[in-house]
Amino acid sequence: MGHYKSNLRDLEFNLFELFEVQKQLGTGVFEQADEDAARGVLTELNTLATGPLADSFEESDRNPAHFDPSTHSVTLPEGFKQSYQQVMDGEWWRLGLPDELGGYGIPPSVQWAASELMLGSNPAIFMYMAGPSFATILWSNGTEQQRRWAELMIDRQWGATMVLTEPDAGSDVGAGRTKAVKQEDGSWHLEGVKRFITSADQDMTENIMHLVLARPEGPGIEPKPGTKGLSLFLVPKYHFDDQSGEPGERNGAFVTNVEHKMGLNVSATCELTFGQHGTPAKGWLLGEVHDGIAQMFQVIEYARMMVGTKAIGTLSTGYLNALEYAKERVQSADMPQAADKSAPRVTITHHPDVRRILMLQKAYAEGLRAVYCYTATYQDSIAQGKASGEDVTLHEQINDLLLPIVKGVGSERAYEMLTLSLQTLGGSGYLQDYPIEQYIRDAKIDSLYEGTTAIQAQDFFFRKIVKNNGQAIGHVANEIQRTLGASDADERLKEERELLNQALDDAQAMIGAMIGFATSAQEDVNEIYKVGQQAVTLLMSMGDLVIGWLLLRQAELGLRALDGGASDRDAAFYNGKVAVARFFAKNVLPELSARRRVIESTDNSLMEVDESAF
Ligand code: ST9
Ligand code: FAD
Repeated sequence: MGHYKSNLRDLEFNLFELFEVQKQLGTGVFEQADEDAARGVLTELNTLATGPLADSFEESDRNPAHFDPSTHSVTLPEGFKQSYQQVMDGEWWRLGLPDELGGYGIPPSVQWAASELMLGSNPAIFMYMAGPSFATILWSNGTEQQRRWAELMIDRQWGATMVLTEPDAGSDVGAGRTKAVKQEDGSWHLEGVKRFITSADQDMTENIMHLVLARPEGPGIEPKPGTKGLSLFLVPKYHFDDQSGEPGERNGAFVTNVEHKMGLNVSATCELTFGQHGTPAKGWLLGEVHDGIAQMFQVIEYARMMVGTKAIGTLSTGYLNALEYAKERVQSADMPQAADKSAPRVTITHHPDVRRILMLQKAYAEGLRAVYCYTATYQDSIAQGKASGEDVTLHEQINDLLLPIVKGVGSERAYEMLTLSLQTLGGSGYLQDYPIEQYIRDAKIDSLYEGTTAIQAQDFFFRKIVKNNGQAIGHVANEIQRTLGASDADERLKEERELLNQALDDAQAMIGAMIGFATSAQEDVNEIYKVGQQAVTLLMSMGDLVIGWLLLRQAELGLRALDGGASDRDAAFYNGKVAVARFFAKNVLPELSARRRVIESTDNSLMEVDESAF
């Protein structure tokens, strides 16, 4: 058996029972795909993910991406390349493409559920597979010629990268100094050094298209500071024939280092140097100058969803591995018999603390899965609405609001909970005989790249709540209220509803307090530090609220299914849904009241502590 334990049942439960995405299938932009097709995609990918993709997961960790400085090239382990090829041969990269570029018409909700299977099994494969999806950025922002390049990227299955970070420009992308100097032939020469660039070289594709943020220079171009002065350039590894795509001369973008990392070792994290090796690094502007950051955010939004789903997928397999171990490991007597030294020894699932940590893992794994699927249902309705000419603004705002929860809360809780997966195995969890230590190392990156948690939290508060005048958050709060006030609400979950109601009240009070700090900053600018101190607490609390709400909705469905006489196998699943919602409501949601008090009583004493006192 491979390392990867998927949870297809829960994916299908979310899609087809909780969110009823089948109502979207077979209609409008999703006309091509019916429910059978969607279920078929999940089943096939599940087979691939638990088999050939999972097979190279461990080997890829122990044999990291290898860098040869003399040729500026990266080679990957053979087993990994074989797994990658299986996904490419199955044309699974088409899943994320629009119809006109050869996509399957599968809605984003099903796409993300399918992606969880790949991301949980062998995440680096998904990342190396980004080329065709990145082509959609050229397709929607580029000239006719660049749209042809998009087709070439897809047809010839090139790799692609997103290139923002520099040694002095990480979270602060606007501090980037890489420049692009305009040439008479309409191309640009890039000069500078980018670092931490994922997949900037590999030995699996014939070409790589780098999407690079740089500062344009040339006659008539007025420099602008910060992110608004950046433009997006297309910089291929090899120049290529415009029509056939046949690669030609080497372009002057060279990998000059590959990092040695804590985890995700097969994913090459590269320093990428432009125009410093005797060959100019030629690039082509996408769209207009100074549109770069907005264009790059089209990629970033997708990539943040991907990172959250990766973290959640890893937590899920971590939990299921821990659960399997716990059901078999015999250790100690049952607590009520502990005084009797000859009492029979029991499996560790009998111990209350093991149950506690298992149920916490289950709550976050299944709750966060529901959160990303819920988010993706808005992506479904955006795609559907756009095609039929409806106003999708509110749904776009809700999707935007939820992204930092998927990415920020998903990555933080996954890492935290994976340490409990390891804890469940005791000392064995620390060994490389089990996959959990690798999961932890591979998942840590998720709270760092694509914007650290602090950045997600500020994005959530300033951009997604304040700048949006609370419209999206108001909509989500109304949805929660609707569950709380439903006339057919199940009496058996009355206590849980009361706890959720209290959590909603606490979360609203937290937002109110934070808005108060932001408002008083207009009088005393230092008040804004209070927002900075508490933004992550707010984000995590909103995550818990949404998780608690979706788990409650799942439990209601579970009770209904049980009342309707579910089969034995299903009964275990639905009982699990009721148990986990109860556990989360009683053990986690009350923490929001304490966090509310912390936020409401924030002062700036932390900011007054002298650096020497740390
Ligand atoms: C990285 C990659 O870490 C790691 C993994 C790579 C894996 C690659 C493979 C991926 C596979 C997936 C396939 C992808 C396929 C793609 C298909 C696509 C369909 N939302 O607030 P301001 C914009 S990469 C939208 O003033 P500052 C907006 O235009 C490195 N837009 O910011 C705005 O203007 P306006 C990742 C947003 O103070 C403008 O930015 N690095 C959003 O100038 C300025 O906004 C990071 O993520 C948003 N949420 O700059 C950097 N926010 O307001 C993290 C901003 O007029 N740092 N814009 O609309 C930040 O995010 C900073 O907050 C900052 C601040 C840079 C935005
Ligand atoms: P810094 O920005 O220096 O942050 C250090 C600490 O300060 C963090 O805790 C951060 O939260 C905090 N901090 C910084 N600014 C603020 C603030 N304003 N408010 C509150 N806290 C703040 N980049 C790419 O462009 N392309 C890639 O493909 C890519 N892949 C990557 C792969 C890996 C394995 C890694 C490690 C990084 C990758 N990155 C990539 C870069 C990644 O996006 C950055 O590392 C990330 O944005 C953080 O930047 P930094 O590392 O410079 O940290």
